[in-house]
Amino acid sequence: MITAPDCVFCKIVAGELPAEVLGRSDAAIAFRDLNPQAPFHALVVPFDHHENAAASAAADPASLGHVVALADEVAQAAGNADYRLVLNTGAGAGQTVFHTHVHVLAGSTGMTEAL
Ligand code: DGP
Repeated sequence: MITAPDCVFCKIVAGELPAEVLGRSDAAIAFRDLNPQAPFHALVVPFDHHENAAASAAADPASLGHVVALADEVAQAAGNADYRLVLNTGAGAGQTVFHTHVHVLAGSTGMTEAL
């Protein structure tokens, strides 16, 4: 597994930091966002550390497929047939954690709010 020191999402993947885990697969983990922006707000994080989705796509394109599959699984399991996936890339776009992650947003506000 590719890890980076001092990466909070690597620590959650390793079980070294607590998180409200909603699901996991062989390649990714889903947990609730600490600072929810919608009634349902999960993050799906591939195990391997890359700084953003484009870097994950370049290094391991299949990992993004695993992320989307797990996002769908946790959204559906929480009763959300409809949801948004958001990928922030770069600080200027609001990215604050530089380990690839997909926001899964659902519920009334999740459909309309910018993230
Ligand atoms: P972004 O802005 O796209 O980089 O989103 C990072 C998200 O990660 C932000 O919504 C807050 C969330 N977050 C940051 N640190 C933690 C943490 O330690 N635990 C959890 N559950 N979420 C975190």
